Amino acid sequence: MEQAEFIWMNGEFLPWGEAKVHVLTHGLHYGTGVFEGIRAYDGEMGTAVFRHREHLERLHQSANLYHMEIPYSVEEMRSATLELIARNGLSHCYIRPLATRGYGVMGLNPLEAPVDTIIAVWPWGSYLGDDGKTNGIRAKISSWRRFSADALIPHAKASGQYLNSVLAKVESVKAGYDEAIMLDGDGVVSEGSGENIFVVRDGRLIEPPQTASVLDGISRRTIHALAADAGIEVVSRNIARAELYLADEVFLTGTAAEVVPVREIDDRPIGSGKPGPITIQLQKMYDDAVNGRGGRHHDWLDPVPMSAGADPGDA
Ligand code: PPE
Repeated sequence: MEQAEFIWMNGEFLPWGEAKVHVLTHGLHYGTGVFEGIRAYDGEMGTAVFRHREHLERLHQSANLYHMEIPYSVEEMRSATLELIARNGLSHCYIRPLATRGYGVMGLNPLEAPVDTIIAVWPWGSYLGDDGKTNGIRAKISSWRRFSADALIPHAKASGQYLNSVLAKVESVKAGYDEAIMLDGDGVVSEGSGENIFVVRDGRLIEPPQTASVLDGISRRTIHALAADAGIEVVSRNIARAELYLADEVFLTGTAAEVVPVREIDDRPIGSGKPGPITIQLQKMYDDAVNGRGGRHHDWLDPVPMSAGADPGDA
């Protein structure tokens, strides 16, 4: 990974290499942490964080779902992030806030363990590759089912839960594919290892419902709004596996991945086998939105005040 200069940790800006935890950190043993993935873009209004508050609100919601109280409010984390980006002198970056149960308690009751809160920022390119973004990726239906809502909490973005995604991702990569698509416990389509999924059929968008063990993705909500702008209907309903193979188009959405066409699933070409027109249209609209182009949805952007003590030389 690329490094930056500073990491924010428990209220302080530390040099990148000094942001450390003890080896008996609770979250390291049991996965008792929650995190977010956010992006800042170098767009029309300068560097700005995309849907910043929504991501930090979801972080706090994820924590609440695991009985964890983050010692910093959404506003405190928001201003720390803006300052961190400025201090690192980054014009665009990925942002990774994490709150994890810290050192001091062992065993499965973490309620007395402290909570460590960090924010890291670094430049991160296309999650599924530049070629994947342009020409589409090849996906495999995972043999690993997405964990069900009666075992863990799909609505929480919690560290330990990602072992499920890791199994699926590794299986797909070892088999020569770019990404895994997971079915839920009932065998209906759920999501990618780190992305939500949309199917295009007869000019409409279809997505799995909130009950299909999906993360309530923020890029997904962005697609809902952009589809409305474009007059494209979005339907949330269970999707059968075969509907993926029969789709006109399939694409994935996520903060890291952005909007990525899926050109092949289980060695079957999707539609023409190339990114379809609706995917390309929404990908362009997404790109415009995150970069503050097109005069719409500026409320999604949280500008980074580069001037306020922001010259990396001053830090
Ligand atoms: N589902 C999962 C399981 C998921 O991890 C993500 C984001 C999404 C859906 C899409 O959510 P949103 O970013 O709010 O649209 N995955 C994050 C982490 C990826 C990683 O490898 O780490 C991300 O995209 O930042």
